[in-house]
Amino acid sequence: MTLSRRQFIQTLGISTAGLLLPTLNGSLLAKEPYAATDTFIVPPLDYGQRNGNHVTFNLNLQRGKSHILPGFTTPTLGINSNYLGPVLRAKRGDTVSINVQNNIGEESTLHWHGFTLPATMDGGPHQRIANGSTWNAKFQIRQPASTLWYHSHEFHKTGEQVYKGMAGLFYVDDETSDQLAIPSDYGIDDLPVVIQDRAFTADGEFRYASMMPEKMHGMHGDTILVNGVITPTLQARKTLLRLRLLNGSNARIYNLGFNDNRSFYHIAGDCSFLASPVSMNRLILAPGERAEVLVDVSDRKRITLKSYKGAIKSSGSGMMGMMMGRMGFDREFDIMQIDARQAETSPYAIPRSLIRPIRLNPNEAVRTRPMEMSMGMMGMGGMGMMGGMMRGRRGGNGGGGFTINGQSMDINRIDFSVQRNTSEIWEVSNTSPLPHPFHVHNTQFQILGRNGKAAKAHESGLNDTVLVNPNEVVRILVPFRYYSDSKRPYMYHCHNLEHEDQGMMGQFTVV
Ligand SMILES: [Cu+2]
Repeated sequence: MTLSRRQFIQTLGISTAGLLLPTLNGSLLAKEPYAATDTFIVPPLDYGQRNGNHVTFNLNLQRGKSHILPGFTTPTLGINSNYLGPVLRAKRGDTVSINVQNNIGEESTLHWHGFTLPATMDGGPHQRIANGSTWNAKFQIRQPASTLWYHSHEFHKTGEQVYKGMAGLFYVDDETSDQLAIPSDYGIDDLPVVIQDRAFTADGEFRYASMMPEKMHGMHGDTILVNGVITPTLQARKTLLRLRLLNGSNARIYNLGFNDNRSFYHIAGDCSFLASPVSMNRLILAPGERAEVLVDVSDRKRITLKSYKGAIKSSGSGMMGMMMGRMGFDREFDIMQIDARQAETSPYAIPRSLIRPIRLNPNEAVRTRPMEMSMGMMGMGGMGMMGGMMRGRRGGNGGGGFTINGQSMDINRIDFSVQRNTSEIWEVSNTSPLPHPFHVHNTQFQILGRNGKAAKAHESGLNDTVLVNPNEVVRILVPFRYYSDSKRPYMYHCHNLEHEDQGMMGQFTVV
């Protein structure tokens, strides 16, 4: 029996597509029960070729065809694979040498998201890899154990290339993480969970931001993929699971939790473990962010990881927030199922503590720097936004559209320099009506507080991305260690990839 495509397009029930695509008929609005028959897939693990502390990885950026929707073939991008890439894995202290060969038929880049590294190795928009050529990135890993990732950072095309599949995880281990009494058997009780939302055309191809609202809000799809599979079911093999969550979506923010409201335990943020597990039953995860959580399934039930309402905080004026709510960006839907009926008893329990607390000293900051994210369109009837978007597409220089500190990204302009071996406090504010996940390259920062209140316990580790809601000011303490280069810059930007591509990005050097 062939299942119709519509039966697989109800992860989000009434979908954003229903509103964004008035030409599609009401079938997308139908509420049908989701038959989660797809199996959770564990991406391949790649330790590279090790020679002492030198590890070589060979990556091939390639085009492929993927079977995501039953009965359809979707043209995709991948790394050594049709869609997404392997989980790369190395240790703190290792020098990694990564050969990235580009065979996708167009220029691309590969950025090592969350790493401290030389500017020339960052894989940002300046490290362009022409089709048919190979780029070598070589750097020493000098940071704590964490779940990092890599993805295309091609200028103006990051959103499209990541959407099609140009992303993967990168695990860093260290002596501390090796000692922790937590699940660490890859693919058994230590599981990568890359969450992405995608939209499809009637032919089963990925449909990417083709309309104005998708460029403004960022691309939101109506179908949830986990490691490339639509809302899969994981057959739990152990009664304590460690999920390494990555929000690999272009724009969608999730408010994660389980259908029976059980607690789970946040043990690591973007770039480090926490001092001790933080119990919670909802977790907001913005694009680019990672979270490692422990889930106790010793009751051996079948549970569903869902996203709940409350992911989007709208501003007081609320017009755009309301619009996002109406468009289905803030509603309840399934991410994946966990079936623990056959799980074997785990040798691990939720640990009482993990690592020594990480505390950077804000008194050592050499300056405070404002970072204002805005969308220059309110009060301009939307035309200001349109104009700004046009300028952003051409790499223009600000004045409208998506900006940071009033400037739209210009690849020929360095916005400022910082001193190596110093740290700064950045006051990241959002004067726009939409949320923006703010990401900084080459650093792991500490979140000091939001609107004058202390950071939440689960945010207390090191991070590289922080969600800044409308009317919010988030203070972060940003260290710049090890590397300097007076000419080659690093990026700071909104990790809503459509916002980034339209100019909400800037460049700084470390001197
Ligand atoms: Cu943004």
